[in-house]
Amino acid sequence: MTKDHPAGKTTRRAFMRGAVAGGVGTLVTGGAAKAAGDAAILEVQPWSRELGVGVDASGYGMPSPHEAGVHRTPVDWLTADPFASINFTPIHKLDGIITPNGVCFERHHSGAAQIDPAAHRLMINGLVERELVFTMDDLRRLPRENHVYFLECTANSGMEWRGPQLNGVQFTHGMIHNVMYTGVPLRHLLAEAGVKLSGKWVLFEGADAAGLTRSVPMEKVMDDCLVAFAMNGEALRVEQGYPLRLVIPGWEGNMWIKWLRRIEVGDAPWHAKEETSKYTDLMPDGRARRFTWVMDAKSVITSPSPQMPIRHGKGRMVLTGLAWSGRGTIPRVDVTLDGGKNWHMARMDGPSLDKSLHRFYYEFDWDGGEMLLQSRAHDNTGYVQPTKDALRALRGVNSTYHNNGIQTWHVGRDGEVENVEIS
Ligand SMILES: Nc1nc2c(c(=O)[nH]1)N[C@H]1C(S)=C(S)[C@@H](COP(=O)(O)O)O[C@H]1N2
Ligand SMILES: [Mo]
Repeated sequence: MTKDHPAGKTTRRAFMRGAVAGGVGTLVTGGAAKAAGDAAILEVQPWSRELGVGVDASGYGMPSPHEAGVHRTPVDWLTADPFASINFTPIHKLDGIITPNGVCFERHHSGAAQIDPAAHRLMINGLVERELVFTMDDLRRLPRENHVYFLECTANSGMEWRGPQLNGVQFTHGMIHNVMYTGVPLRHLLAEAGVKLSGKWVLFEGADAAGLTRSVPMEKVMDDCLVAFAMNGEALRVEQGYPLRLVIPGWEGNMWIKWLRRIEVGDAPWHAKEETSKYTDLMPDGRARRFTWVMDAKSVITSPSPQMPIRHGKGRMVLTGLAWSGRGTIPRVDVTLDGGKNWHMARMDGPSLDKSLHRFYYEFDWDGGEMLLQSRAHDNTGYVQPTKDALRALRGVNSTYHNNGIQTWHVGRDGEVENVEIS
């Protein structure tokens, strides 16, 4: 045994050389069989020669400094200032279905409010028997539930509506996150307050400077909406509405009021006028699709993608992506490598949860030639993700909201990937 490493420097190197000489290396296939001249495995690395970091180094862990490239990113020209703006989830760098809290995209109309939870209140008023005011502690005394849901901004992929714009899946599809919420079902809160029969719509109001308000029909509120105080096991992040946010499973993100402070039961969509001017989809004939709340099934290949070019050359590879539907689950995703001539069924992996992101993979041998990659989601209602052309034929090009069309990536012989469209 040497002092610097318990396993002993010489012994270890001798073992590795012996193993390779003995033929173990030949069992490894594909890109992995390069051990013979690889110093990274044959030499003892610096981190094996010294003690690691102690348990007293950080009370709240951060990713390895080598993962510094995994971060939310704004697009500077998109908005005039950072307070009424958006940044994008680095979905090209993530795996599985859960978005880590620190990289959930942010969309604020007046910046992220910094709230003292002890001074935060949730009020219920309007068409109720009893007007109520809850502290955060009061909310924790009501029955709570855990659910994984995606939140997608209505404008996600909006810039791509007229044609390819942004060269990165983070920017074309990154206005989305998927976390496990802990919260109280709204039906419990409204039962406490005693909703009157005339109550048909519920207005939600945020405590940020924007004082954002949205109206949600009573049936949806009573069905599955939550007031959430935790995400992925810990308190909500400030950016996501700490200490309390509304969760509206499967519906467009703009309605999920953050920094939630008031709930008013009414008999009409209180905010209807502004909503129809802001959150409607203008059709070619000048009419507008109104109340397009549910996010339709959508999918995208996250790797390879423009920010994730193929660096390993031809041979075995893994293609992966995300699929989701505001109407349910995703039992199936198809993948094509040749712009839709041949479709293959992708391998769904990980939990298949209602109104949550789903992860798919497709493993194949790349021949080193050009590819046109696409994915196509099927949800459990039988709905199939449309092409962008099919969507435009239906809705024209006036509205940039609700673009759930099929995305195409062109892969060159050099492995570089570009955002393109084919028709
Ligand atoms: N109070 C308040 N709630 C809000 C917003 C806001 O600006 N203020 N933005 C909305 C929009 S448009 C979206 S897409 C989602 C974004 O949620 P996130 O920041 O957790 O990604 O929050 C919604 N809720
Ligand atoms: Mo949004």
